[in-house]
Amino acid sequence: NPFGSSASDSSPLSVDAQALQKQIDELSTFSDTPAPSVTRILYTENDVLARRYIKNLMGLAGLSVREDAVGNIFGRWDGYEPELTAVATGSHIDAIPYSGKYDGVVGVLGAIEAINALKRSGFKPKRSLEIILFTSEEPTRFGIGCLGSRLLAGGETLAEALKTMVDGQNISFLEAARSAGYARGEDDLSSVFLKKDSYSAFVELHIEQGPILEDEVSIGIVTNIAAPASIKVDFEGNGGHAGGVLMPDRNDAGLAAAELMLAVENHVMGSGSIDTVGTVGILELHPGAINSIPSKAHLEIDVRDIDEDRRNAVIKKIHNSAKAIAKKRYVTLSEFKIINQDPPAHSEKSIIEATEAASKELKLTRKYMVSRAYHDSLFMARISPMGMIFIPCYKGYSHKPEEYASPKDIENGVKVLALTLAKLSLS
Ligand code: HGY
Ligand code: MN
Ligand code: MN
Ligand code: MN
Repeated sequence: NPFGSSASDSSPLSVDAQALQKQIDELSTFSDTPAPSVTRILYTENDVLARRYIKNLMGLAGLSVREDAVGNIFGRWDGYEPELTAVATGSHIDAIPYSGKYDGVVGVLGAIEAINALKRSGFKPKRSLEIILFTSEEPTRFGIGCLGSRLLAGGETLAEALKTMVDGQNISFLEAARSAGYARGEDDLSSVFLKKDSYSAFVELHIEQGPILEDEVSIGIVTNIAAPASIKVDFEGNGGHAGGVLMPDRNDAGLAAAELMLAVENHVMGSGSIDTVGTVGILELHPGAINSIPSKAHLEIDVRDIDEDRRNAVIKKIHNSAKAIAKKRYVTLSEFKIINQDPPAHSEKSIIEATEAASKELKLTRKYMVSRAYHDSLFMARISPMGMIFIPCYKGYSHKPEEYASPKDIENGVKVLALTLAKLSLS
């Protein structure tokens, strides 16, 4: 039987795919935008309602639930050797504006169902199993991705920065956290940092968010996670009347931003590798009036690569272009701030092998692959051996309402996760 000797009386895994789909649909109703889109931003009312929904399901699964100062939520199933370091799994439930209902959610609801399936099969964990719902994997509200897992991994600079960080409406992080019932009484967030050897393994189930798996294999076994970076840039000029100022007298901040956007594409495409990607997902022009020359342009750049040095070389070129454009157009480059410039992460061999063995036992086709999206796993890898399991998603769509994963693919992913957790728990 799949669990080795210790659970000889266990029956095969059964996943309640119907109930799981219903949960995914119910969770998606906690959204600031109408279906089929999902928008669920850190510490908003819908985020709090969604958290409550998950905590309730963790309770029904018989897990003991705790939350830390920033709202990372832990649901634990004690093993029969509880003093051993636990095996963890988990993902996120926050959703960027107008996105879908599977990104992150599959790795949280799927993990709870994986535990339920193991319980139904009579499996008894040796190492405790713990599900983590990470606070704010998306960068939407405070501009930094994986805020919760960065802190868990000991993000001291972030813990310091969060004391003064405000969102787009000038609400401070601590105020927002307190409005959701977190960060009570303490400004010091170092209580969130986990000790280095808190877990013997961390495995995350997630949709692929790319087109490779679909129509080819059922399971992706992630070998490494690409290195993300984000940069905030401001150009400032004199602005002025869109009619009255002649072209030679203008220093249009908007046009400087437009030129930098194309320079980003240019440097990324010129990196020498298809693995370098970049875009400018945020562009704000001030004052934002059709008949006023933009006096300020704010843009945010996302650049990634599986090779860290190659990515960093592209960032340097983007910075040089920003300076050259400012000079040429007589605008001021008032901000060029690298928000994060993270190294890639590599999956642990033993977790890759456990996932491969689980997929084999379930007779599921699988392939090794890179994750080009970042995940909380990228930061959990700093304090624990890490692995990721991908399931196919429709046309690789993600971060948009058309995002979709079939109940069958989700069921496969949950079974592989359950078996992998079981193997790691008995290790
Ligand atoms: O942007 C990402 O890679 C992740 O989906 N937040
Ligand atoms: Mn995402
Ligand atoms: Mn995600
Ligand atoms: Mn700015």
